[in-house]
Amino acid sequence: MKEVVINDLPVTVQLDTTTGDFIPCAEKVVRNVSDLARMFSDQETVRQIVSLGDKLVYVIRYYPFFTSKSDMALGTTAILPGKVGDEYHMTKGHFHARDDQPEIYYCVQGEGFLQMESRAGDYHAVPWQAGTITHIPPQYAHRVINTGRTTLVFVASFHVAAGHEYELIEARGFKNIIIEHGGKAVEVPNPRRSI
Ligand code: S6P
Ligand code: ZN
Repeated sequence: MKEVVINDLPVTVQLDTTTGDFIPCAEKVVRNVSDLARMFSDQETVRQIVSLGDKLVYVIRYYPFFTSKSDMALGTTAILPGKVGDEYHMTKGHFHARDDQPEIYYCVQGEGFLQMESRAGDYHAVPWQAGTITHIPPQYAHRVINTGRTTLVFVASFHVAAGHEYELIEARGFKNIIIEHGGKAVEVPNPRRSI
C-alpha cells in the first residue's frame, strides 16, 4: 500500500455496492489474467488470453484507516463474471503473513463461493450470495470465485499488519477447483494437488 497517513479522527466512506467503488478511496489495484497466470488450471487458455492482449479479472480498492494506535483497513473487490477455460474468475488467494490475523468478508452483490483452507488441510467452500458474511480465522488461505452472471462485489475488513503470503497458493492452489460443467458450477479435485 501507499504512504502511511495517520489520522486519529473518524473516517466515513460511501460504497457503491454494484461496482465496489467507494469515495474516498486511497488505492486501486487491478488484476488481469496475466497476474493470475499460475492460478488457473488451463495454462493453454491463459497463454491465448494473454497473447491476445490480456483480460481484466478483478479490481481491488483499499482504504487503510491508520491512527496513531491502530491499522484497520477496508478493502472492496469486484470480480467480473467470466471464465478462463472452464474455471470461473476468482481472486489469487492468500494466507495472511502473520499467524494471528483473521479477516471478515461481506458479499454485497453477486453469487459464488468463498474457499478457505488451513495449513493443516481443513478445507471449506462456502456458497456466497449478497448478504453472506464470513469470518476467516487466522491461518486459513482465502479465495473468492464468481460463478454468477453479474460482477461479484465483497467488502473486506482486516489489519494492514496481517500482510499477504501468496507463494503456497501460487504453487499448488486450493484442494478443489470450481468449474462450469453442464451449465452449472461444480467443485472438482484440483489436478495440481493430485500429482
Ligand atoms: C486482504 C483481503 C482482500 C484481498 C483482495 C484480493 O487481506 O483478503 O482485500 O487482498 O480480495 O485478493 P488477493 O488474493 O488477490 O489479494
Ligand atoms: Zn486476506
